[in-house]
Amino acid sequence: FIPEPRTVAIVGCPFSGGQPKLGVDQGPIHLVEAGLISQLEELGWKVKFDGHHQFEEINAAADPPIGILKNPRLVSRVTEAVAKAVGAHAAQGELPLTLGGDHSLAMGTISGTLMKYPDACVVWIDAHADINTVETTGSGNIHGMPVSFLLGIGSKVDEFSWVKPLLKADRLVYIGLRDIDAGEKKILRDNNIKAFSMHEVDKYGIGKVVDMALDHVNPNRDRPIHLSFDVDALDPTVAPSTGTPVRGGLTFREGHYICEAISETGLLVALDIMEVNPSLADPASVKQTVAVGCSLARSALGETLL
Ligand code: 5AB
Ligand code: MN
Ligand code: MN
Ligand code: MN
Repeated sequence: FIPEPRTVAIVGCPFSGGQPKLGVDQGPIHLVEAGLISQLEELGWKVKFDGHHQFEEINAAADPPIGILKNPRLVSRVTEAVAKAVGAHAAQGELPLTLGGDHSLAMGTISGTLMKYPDACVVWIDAHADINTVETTGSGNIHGMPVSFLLGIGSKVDEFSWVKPLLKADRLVYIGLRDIDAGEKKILRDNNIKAFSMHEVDKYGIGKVVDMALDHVNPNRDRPIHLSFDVDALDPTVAPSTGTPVRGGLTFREGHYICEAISETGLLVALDIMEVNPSLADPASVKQTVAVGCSLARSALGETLL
């Protein structure tokens, strides 16, 4: 049941604890200041926004590493709060649009979506697979790990016991990958996880790739869709202001096409726009990246070219 007119609830998450670079916590503030709310209202949405969430400060002394995982207790508390916020908005029939912040937040957003829609599928757009486990992570940065927690793979960390393994490997699909750690490649293979790297985007074109991705996770086009979009999926020439840029990414149009095609399904129930970092790169690049974040959100929420 999808209420009419639809309401989008902005979940602003100024959070950087899943990775070491300062500034990604300012991403949501810039996206809102760039006019995202009025842009979505112009598309016909009722927009709910009660201010950005206030999270605790990073405090490395009070939150020492577990193994090599950095800020583990903080990331757990923040993502649990995000899961509750997203779950509550979804439960009210609203579409949560979470603005990051780093991608560890998706541990929360996807948990929240799955509380309301247990049969939802996840379309993860990223240069990276973010599926490292406690065993495979080389960086200890939890933004490279949320998917493994959601799937329940790798050894468990007590501090994250709130995360339930609600996501099934066959309900997850990636587009845009091009920088996958060796341990992650093995995890993708061992768990039969469908992934369309930039190689497949080059080979088949983005239209066919999105069709194939949806055929995999949503063959009858009847499952709710959670779209988690890391702006580093885009080429660094398109979205330069992000913490872990990788060359050879999606074009501006390919990124927007993915959002448009998912919007056309009518099945989108939650959206994440992640990893915009306004403190990286020059002012023009920051402006460009923030504008792209807003336009991806508009495309996913129904903006069409004609
Ligand atoms: B992002 C890396 N695989 O685990 C790791 O930006 C990068 O959310 C993770 O996709 C990138 O640290 C995380 C090397
Ligand atoms: Mn809220
Ligand atoms: Mn990511
Ligand atoms: Mn990434």
